[in-house]
Amino acid sequence: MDFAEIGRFFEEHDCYSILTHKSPDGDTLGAGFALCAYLRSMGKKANVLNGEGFPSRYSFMYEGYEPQDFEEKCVVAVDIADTRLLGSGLAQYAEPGKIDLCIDHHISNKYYAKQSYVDGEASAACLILYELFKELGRPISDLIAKCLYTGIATDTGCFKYENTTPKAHIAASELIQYDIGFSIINREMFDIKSKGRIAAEKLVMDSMEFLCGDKCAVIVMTTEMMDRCGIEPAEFEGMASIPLSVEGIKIGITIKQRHENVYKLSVRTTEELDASRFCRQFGGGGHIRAAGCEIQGTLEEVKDKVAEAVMGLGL
Ligand SMILES: [Mn+2]
Repeated sequence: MDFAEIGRFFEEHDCYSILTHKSPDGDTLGAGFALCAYLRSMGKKANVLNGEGFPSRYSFMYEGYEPQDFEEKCVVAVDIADTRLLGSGLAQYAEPGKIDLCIDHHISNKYYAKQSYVDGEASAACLILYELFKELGRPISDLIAKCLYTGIATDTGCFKYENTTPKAHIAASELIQYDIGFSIINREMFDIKSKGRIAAEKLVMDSMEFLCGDKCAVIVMTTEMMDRCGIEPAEFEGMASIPLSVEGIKIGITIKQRHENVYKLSVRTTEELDASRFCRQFGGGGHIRAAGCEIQGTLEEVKDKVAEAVMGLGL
């Protein structure tokens, strides 16, 4: 499909359900609410769906949003590579033939929809939508601009990750000309943490140990630590990047307790090391800079296995 064909698709259909992925992030929700507002501005009926509801930290995207009452006739998925990511709340859409259109930027997209627009080079689903809306020519509201900017900013780690392209910066430079309060968005998305999260980070920092002449840093999160901070498991996301923030560290390892004697390892590396290969020796895998695996045993046993494997890297 090209943009003109998507434009015709929007004209020809009505009564849209827009699906967003489980554990929703700024990109899937930004794309969902931006597309919903855009379709409504065309006089179409549209709602945004998520299997778990919309997290309050993204409430600025759905302020004033009211679900419309209609019989669904068209289903569009945004930022969803695989129907497994719909989660149990939207499982009814996972059956073949239920989703009419998918707009996504994951190269791993499974092409589960009847029609798909997938651009693996795009930094965010919101970037695809921005370029699409620009080409279709209908005015973009401040709310749409706010949603799209948030998706691009969050998926690029505030324009820091390697997936940040000139196109992402060009889109951002145009979107901040709308009344979106981008500095407030970025503060809320990247700087603000709950008190519980800060308490958890403090415990995690205290657990940090160094190996191999300070080239490897290991942090630990036990279920007891998580309970003590009284925060949701989702609020523990992103801790795995902490070890690599220490100067000189080439491999950062996060040992997170799943159950008694079951630990999940998240491994992050700099240019010199392959995180995926490191995890493969424990039956795991992933990407070259970020990978994971599971190890069984007591915490001390797991730490010993990790230390041995790190020694084997010859750092
Ligand atoms: Mn995305």
